[in-house]
Amino acid sequence: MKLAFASTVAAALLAVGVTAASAQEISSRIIRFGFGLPEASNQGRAAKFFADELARLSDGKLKMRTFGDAKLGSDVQMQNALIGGAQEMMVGSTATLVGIVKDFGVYDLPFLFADSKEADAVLDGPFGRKLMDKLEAQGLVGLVYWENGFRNLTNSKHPVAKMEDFSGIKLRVMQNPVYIDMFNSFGANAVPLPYSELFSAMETGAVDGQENPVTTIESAKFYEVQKYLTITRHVYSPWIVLASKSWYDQLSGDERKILQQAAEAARDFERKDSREASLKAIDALKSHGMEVTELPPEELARLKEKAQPAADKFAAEGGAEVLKELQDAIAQAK
Ligand code: TF8
Repeated sequence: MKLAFASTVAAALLAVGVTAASAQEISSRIIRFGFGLPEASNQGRAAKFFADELARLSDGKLKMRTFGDAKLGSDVQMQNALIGGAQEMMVGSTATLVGIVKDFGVYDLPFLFADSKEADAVLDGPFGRKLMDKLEAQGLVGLVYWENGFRNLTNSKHPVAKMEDFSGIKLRVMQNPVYIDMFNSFGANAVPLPYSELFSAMETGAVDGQENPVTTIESAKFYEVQKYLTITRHVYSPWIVLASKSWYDQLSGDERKILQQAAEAARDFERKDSREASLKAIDALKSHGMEVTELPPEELARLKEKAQPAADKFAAEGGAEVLKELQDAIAQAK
């Protein structure tokens, strides 16, 4: 009898405790959110949106401080800071995650996605989630994908209108074997470098060219040091919003929910904003003096063929399964 009473009281106390806790399960926290592009870029605008949304949903308790221009380090440095628990969050390229989860190289294989609609369906669907979940064992939590976009080529030497024109161009690529193999196979001399070192490498002539979406070419003012733009759309590049797992594990369920909700709202904002910006970017780049070349379909087909060994190598070195899964997911999205 006494025992039954005691356990009823205990249960009641527990219930009260749980309700009281859940009503205030948002602590006051500072979240350092780093990224590589300037504040005045699609990445910077979305970071600001994310911070505002987080503040709104948490009554100002989750305070996100944004640090653009690689102020907290390059993408790879920030990934390591997240893993070590020295930084809470970041957004950056998926391509530089290959040192942590090799399968991420699959997004870098050229000419996979036909358009951003396909990319959204695959990234936001089970394929994108499954790949993100592989990060957890390595100390990172993936929240959402944002759009970096279809990548295009720029250089300071000469117009690139056909594959032979790649020859002799020292081309900065992301630190990722698929990119190195792909551009070497086109005849360029691929130089892997962190994004944070790219502008000065072009300025000093350490490299002649680079490849990025037109939004970045515009916001990072690459037109100041690059004369020739070639529309190649060779890879659709996602960005990924990451959290430190050791930090994320300390969050309450409510905090995680709010974080995810704000990240998704920022994703939707970012994709819309990036797509609008990319429609205007080519004209803006022309007005800054860039010479724009459209690569004809037959040249694109040649590049695709030339890049095949890079894709085969990725598959042969353990990537076959994830590549097949991605191809199936894209086929489904069509
Ligand atoms: C690159 C990427 C960049 C990202 C960004 C700084 O070329 O396209 O957009 O790394 O987060 O490195």
